[in-house]
Amino acid sequence: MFKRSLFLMLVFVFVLTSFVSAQNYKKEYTLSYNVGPATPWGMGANYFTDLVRERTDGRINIKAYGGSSLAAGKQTSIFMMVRNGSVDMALESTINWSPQIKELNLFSLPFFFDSYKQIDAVEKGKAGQYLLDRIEQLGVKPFGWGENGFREITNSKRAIHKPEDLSDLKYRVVGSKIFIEIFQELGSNPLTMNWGEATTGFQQGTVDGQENPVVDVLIPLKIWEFHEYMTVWNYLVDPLMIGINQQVFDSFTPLDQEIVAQAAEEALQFQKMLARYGLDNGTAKAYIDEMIKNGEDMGYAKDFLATWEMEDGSNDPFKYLKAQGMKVNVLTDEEKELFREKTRPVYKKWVKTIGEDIVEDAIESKESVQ
Ligand code: X2X
Repeated sequence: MFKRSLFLMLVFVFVLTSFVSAQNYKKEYTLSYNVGPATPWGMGANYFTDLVRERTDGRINIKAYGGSSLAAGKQTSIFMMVRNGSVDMALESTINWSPQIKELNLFSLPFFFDSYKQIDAVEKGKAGQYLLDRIEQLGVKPFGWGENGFREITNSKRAIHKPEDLSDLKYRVVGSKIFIEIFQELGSNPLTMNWGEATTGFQQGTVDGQENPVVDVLIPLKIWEFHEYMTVWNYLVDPLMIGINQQVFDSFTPLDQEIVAQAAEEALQFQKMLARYGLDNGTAKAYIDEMIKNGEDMGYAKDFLATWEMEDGSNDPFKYLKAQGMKVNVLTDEEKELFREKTRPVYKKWVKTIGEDIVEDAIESKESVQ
């Protein structure tokens, strides 16, 4: 008898807590990201919302909004909005959060990273952990690390081999100080503009060029319709992170928090691998091809890769861009050195702003994989 009533009581408590928690959940949560849905970044966002919806049996229903539309396009405002709860969560570039979190400029230090291995090592190392902790202190539950990618410059006027080639060109950059300083130091004329306005800027000639990652942004944008020249200089990288308003995250049951954390990890890895497809040593391709084989990716990756497949069935980003009529040059080590030297004052200044300890930790992680 006693056992039976205890059992009934437990059932009652269980039903009650599920009911109470379900009552606390919003009908729909908002997630912001800065580009369109037909990019690896956008696909990562939708993959995350799909995984969460399925695995919580619809208890957590997230809607992803591209183009920073929840902030009327103002991409550098999203972190504040997640922080104050007017947006529930975001899948965002470190660049767009760096005006509020100066330490994130670590990834924007010019010519700091030489390889994908180094990026991964820094993210997984002490510096990466420090950055996650810093975001959490600000009231946003962070998950790392996806990737927009190494950022390459394109323009409508000429190939770039040395800093002087940039001198009379107007470049669109994100509204983040370090970008303005880098381009000024290189003698060019940077103009800040939200990404949503950039294509109009290219069409109207307000700007001659821009810098963005090849697979995550430039191929989906069909950059060859605006710019004939691309210079591959891997001058800096922007990882992507998921950030969830802390109160929103805390309102989820422990089980749902687990599900969200696991989905974030899987979606970010999927997104990173898709954004690196054809750019790294083959790791990304192997990862995505395996997902496609297992039917795990909801078709996103497959559809995307089909849009820029070469006739021989391969996806070589630079060959593809050339086939679209672009002139692509890769800076030689000597050429790159000139840019590195020229941007050194900006580098030195920003090491102080970011924090010398963090930069040293990052250098240690980088060196561990060299
Ligand atoms: O604005 C950009 O250049 C973009 C799309 O790469 C970011 O959101 C950082």
